[in-house]
Amino acid sequence: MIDGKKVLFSGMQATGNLTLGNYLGALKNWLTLSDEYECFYSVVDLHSITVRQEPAELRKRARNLLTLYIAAGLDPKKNCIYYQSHVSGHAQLSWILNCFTYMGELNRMTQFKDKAAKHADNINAGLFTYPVLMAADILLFQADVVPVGKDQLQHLEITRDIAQRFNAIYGDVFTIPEPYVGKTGAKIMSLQDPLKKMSKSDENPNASILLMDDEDTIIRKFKRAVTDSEACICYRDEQPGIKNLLDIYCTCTNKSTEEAVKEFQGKGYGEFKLAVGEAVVSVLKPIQEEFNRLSKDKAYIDGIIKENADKAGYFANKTLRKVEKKVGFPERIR
Ligand code: ATP
Ligand code: LTN
Repeated sequence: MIDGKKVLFSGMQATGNLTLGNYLGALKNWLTLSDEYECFYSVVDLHSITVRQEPAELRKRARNLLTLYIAAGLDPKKNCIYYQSHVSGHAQLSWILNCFTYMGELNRMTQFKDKAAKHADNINAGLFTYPVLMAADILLFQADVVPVGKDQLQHLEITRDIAQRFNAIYGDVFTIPEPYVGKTGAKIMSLQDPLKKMSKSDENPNASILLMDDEDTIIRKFKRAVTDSEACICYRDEQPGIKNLLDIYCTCTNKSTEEAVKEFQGKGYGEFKLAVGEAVVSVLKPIQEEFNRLSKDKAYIDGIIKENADKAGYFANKTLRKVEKKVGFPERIR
């Protein structure tokens, strides 16, 4: 609790360009929850280097992502929007929690298996202990709730296990966090292979809608989206392409699945795809405009970066000092 409010923590990696999946699965929920909770939204750049990055590019992407959080509507005066690398407590707590995490647990993480397969030439220890750093992010702020897409639930589970293990030894140190997964949009699928998650690291540019794609590109990508030959706009697992498009449409328009299915009854796939594309454009356009405006205001963004790193650092240190004491590190002499 901070000032009587429950705490929310979430983050995104500054790798690749954000996709519609990131927006609908994560950012959009962040906005919905941001009034109710005391929120910490981090650009998790420490996580990014588990995969090799080009330094100048990483720096640029990290700044763009932070700007995009604000452009999407998060108020940086109310929500603490900051770079993970500016708060050393993340790395410090991560080390301590490494000593409370079992190899066997980490071996079961599906994201590690996926990423290790993708980056066979660089299966580094950071990639393996990635979930421990994520646990540290969350526990450092004593978060009650963590909004994520479905693919991150396994990481939330290990975070809870680590916290409970630590608390069982040392008493009530950490708040046990709950995941928050939105009712719709929790797993947006690739437009080219609707059985695969839409991912910013997909090599096929037609598979993902990028948050910064212009109107023509968005419409074109939807026109090319893989569907089926059923000629029915129905919401069912046997038609994963159409199901995904309906999910996207409903999440963008805040309509229910039933409403959408009714709306497109008897209509052709061409018309439907265009309507989905237009719904997405109307969500993304204002965000893009605000992003372009904010990007030009260097002093404003710099001010936020500084102010919020200090604020995050303050709360992080509170938890860190408590943990250091519990595990038996010597007291600091002032
Ligand atoms: P990559 O695919 O390159 O590993 P990513 O697109 O999954 O990256 P992350 O930074 O790992 O991006 O995820 C940021 C947030 O967006 C997480 O909460 C994640 O669950 C959510 N997210 C990512 N992709 C999707 C998707 N296709 N549908 C819904 N939510 C998603
Ligand atoms: N692994 C997450 C990003 C992430 C995160 C977090 C999300 C890092 N630390 C803490 C929520 C809470 C991902 O989305 N790939």
